[in-house]
Amino acid sequence: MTITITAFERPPDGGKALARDSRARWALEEVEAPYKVRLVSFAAMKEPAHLALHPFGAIPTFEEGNLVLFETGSIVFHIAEHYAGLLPDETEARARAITWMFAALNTVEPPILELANARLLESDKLWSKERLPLVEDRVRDRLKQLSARLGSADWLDGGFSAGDLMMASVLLRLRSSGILDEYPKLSAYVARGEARPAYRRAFAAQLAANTRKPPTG
Ligand code: GTB
Repeated sequence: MTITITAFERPPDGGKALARDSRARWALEEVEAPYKVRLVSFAAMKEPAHLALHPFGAIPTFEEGNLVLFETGSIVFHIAEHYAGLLPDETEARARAITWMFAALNTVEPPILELANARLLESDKLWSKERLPLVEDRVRDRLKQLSARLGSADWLDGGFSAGDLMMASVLLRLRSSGILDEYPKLSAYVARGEARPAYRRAFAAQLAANTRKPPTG
């Protein structure tokens, strides 16, 4: 059955793969599942046809036959469960890899999102300059802990897994802040993720979609 995901028609980052469809693309490339991408405009995301797929009017969505999913955690987990390559077979190793997916989304991503919001949406507020260092330090707390756990390993628990895919995707968003570079082990960890052929294919595909010229005539 054909898999179709959705992505921004015009991503605000111009194709740096920071939007969350990249996680779904990366997972699909890792397991070598063919997929199509439907690009949606911001207006279309709020219309009934898209809201039927995604109740919060966002991307990405995932369609496969009658199955419709939203939330990147659920989408990547579904892909990892149904195709080989992203979760270990051994029960406990599999549970630990899933734990890292949750850790990425529930523990590491929230302060990173808070920082993104503080920078993008609150910079004009009088209190912004005072608050920003507090928000940055909350991110640093998490990165320090994560870096300590990663140590000198390549991946969080043995071989590369959906847990690493999610964690590296979450950390990527931090790069422009400079904070990731304060943690060389994590910076190298993200670079290892980005160097994977599947990530490179996913990145190239989203970039191609974003640099394609609009139809003429
Ligand atoms: N929890 C959901 C998930 O993990 O799937 C969050 C989905 C979500 O926030 N999607 C965003 C969206 O559709 C795109 S990823 N927003 C539009 C809306 O809600 O109206 C967030 C994002 C957007 C753009 C950049 N960027 O350009 O740098 C980075 C991240």
